[in-house]
Amino acid sequence: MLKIRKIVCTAFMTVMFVSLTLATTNGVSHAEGGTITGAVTAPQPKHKKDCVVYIENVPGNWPPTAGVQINQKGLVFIPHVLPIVVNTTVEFLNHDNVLHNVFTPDKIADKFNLGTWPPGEIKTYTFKQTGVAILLCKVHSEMEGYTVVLQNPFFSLTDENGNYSIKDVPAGTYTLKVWNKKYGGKPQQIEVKSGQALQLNFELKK
Ligand SMILES: [Cu+2]
Repeated sequence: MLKIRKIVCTAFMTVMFVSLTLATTNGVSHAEGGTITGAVTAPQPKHKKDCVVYIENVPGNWPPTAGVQINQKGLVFIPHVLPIVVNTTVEFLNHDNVLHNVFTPDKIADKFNLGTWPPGEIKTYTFKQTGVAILLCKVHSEMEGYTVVLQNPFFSLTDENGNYSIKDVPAGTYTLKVWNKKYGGKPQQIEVKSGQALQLNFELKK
C-alpha cells in the first residue's frame, strides 16, 4: 500500500514538474521579444535630446497610443516632440492665461487648424497618416512642436544624453531609423532575436 502511494506521489510530482517547465518555456517564448538600446550623437549636444528612434515597419495592426496630450504651458508645447502610433487621437490643452492656437502646415495631418481657445478647453485631432507634423501657434510665432506618427509602437524618444531603449520587439528583420528636427541619421538594417539585446548608435549629421 505504501509502495503504491509512493508511485502515485512520484507520478504526480513528475506531471507537476513537466507542466511547470512547459508553462515557463511557453511564457518566455511569447512574452519576451528583443531589446534595442543605444545612443544618438549630434553636431550640437542639445540635439541629442528629443530624437525618435523607431522601427520603420513591424507587420501587424498596432493599436493607437492611449491617453496622449500636448499641453501649451509657459508658451511652449509640452512635450516638444511626441511620437505616436497612427490613428492616435491627441488632446490639446491650454494651461496658460492667454489664448493659444494649434495648426500645422503639414499634409499628413490635413493641414489642420484647431482654432484659438482659452485655458480649460480641450481640442482633439486624430492623426491618420504616418509622417511628421509640425505644430505651430498663430498667436505666438515662436511656439513650435512636433508630432511623429509611426506605424507601430516600437519607438523611443531620446533623453538629454541621447539614450534610447526599445523593449519587447518581436523577432524579425527590420529597418531602424532615427528622426531629428534638424539633422538626419543613416537607417540601419537589424535582426532582432527573442531574448536578445542589440546595441546600436546613431550619428546625426547635416
Ligand atoms: Cu500660443
